[in-house]
Amino acid sequence: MPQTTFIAEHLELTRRHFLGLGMAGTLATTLINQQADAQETADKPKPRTKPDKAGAKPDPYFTPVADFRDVSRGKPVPHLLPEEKKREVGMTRDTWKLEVISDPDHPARLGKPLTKVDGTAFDFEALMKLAEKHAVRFPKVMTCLNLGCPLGMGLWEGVPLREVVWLTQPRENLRRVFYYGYHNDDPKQMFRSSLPIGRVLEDPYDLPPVILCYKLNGEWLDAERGGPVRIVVPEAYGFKSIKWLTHVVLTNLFYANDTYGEQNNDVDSPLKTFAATLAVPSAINSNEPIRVSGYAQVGISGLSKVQVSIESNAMPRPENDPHYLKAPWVDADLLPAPTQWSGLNDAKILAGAHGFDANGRPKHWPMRLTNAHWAAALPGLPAGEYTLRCRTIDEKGQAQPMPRPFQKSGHAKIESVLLTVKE
Ligand SMILES: Nc1nc2c(c(=O)[nH]1)N[C@H]1C(S)=C(S)[C@@H](COP(=O)(O)O)O[C@H]1N2
Ligand SMILES: [Mo]
Repeated sequence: MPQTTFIAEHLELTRRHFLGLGMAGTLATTLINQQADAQETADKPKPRTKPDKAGAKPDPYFTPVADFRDVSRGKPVPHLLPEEKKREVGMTRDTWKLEVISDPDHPARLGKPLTKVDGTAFDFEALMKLAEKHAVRFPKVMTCLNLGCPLGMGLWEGVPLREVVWLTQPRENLRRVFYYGYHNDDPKQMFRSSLPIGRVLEDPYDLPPVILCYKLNGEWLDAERGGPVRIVVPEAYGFKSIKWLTHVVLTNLFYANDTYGEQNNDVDSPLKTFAATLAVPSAINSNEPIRVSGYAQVGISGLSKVQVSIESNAMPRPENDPHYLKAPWVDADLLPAPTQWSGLNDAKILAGAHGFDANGRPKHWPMRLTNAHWAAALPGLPAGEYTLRCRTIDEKGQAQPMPRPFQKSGHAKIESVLLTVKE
């Protein structure tokens, strides 16, 4: 994402919005979205595609499973292994086995580790048994800390990881959990992540739980998205959500040992709030109103508004203004919650999901940890070259890229787009 369907739906949604404002007609648009300024080498997003003809009915929200962008690592990437090999290594629902063990180097005292040798490893049937009582669903945008643009918006379903931790009867010396997935049995390919045990056992600030995820948007989690089972950490960037999960290690280690940390990433950084453009006109006539639109990722600090600014390139920018505080910001319109949700195979599954009421309506809008759409109609300008920018203001009044402006804790850079207004 942004993907074909997402962009087509976004254009349809904003067309309706502008129509509501009395602005008919469709302008030629150029699609812009900030690709990563810093892409990690292993992350190879699929190329961006041109939009389909706009005509979609539901509002763009959940990303159809097939449209998620994939940044899977591995040689070969595990989800491309032949079916037979997948069965052999436990990458199918009926062959999946999860070991939940104590860390030999920093042991946690467990009454009953779940291991293959003892024949006590946890399997999919046991997971489904727990699901009957404990299954949860929550919306979350999957975002790579190192990419500017989200990978996809999902409704993730799973069982809280703590339910499985409790099965091991932990007694003491348990301070952290680390976990990894199938990596071709090659230690060099292991991609590991970790969490403090407190985050697994309890959900702070009304966050959904950390889950063993087995469904996405109402469908079984496929191998490309990390199936049969992956971890999903609601408030975290993608690297905490380990795919093809095989091992959960309970440890007395008290600090992070994430593979991502070895690559200079801030591994304790929750999702940031930021705005990006999706549609900016390619040809603007002088004094013609300028319509722009895009999406915002709503991080842990929420979203109160999106703003846009246009500055003439003929004027020098004010000095000492790295975060564009002196730009002439104006408020954009945040688009309301969809009435019909795209991307789900059954919209009924929204009922009772985290953040939704019994009728499947969101309790608050926009929702944290998801995407929101915005649009702005700006007054026309004389011919010339301009720079368009967009930014978010979070629920605490903090303007993007603050309060956490550093790239290695997640993308929040303010996007700049060239606008050319013709005679
Ligand atoms: N086993 C495993 N899990 C992994 C990774 C990996 O390389 N191996 N990459 C992580 C990273 S960096 C990201 S951004 C997300 C991407 O999730 P997605 O492929 O479902 O979009 O998966 C995470 N989980
Ligand atoms: Mo990532």
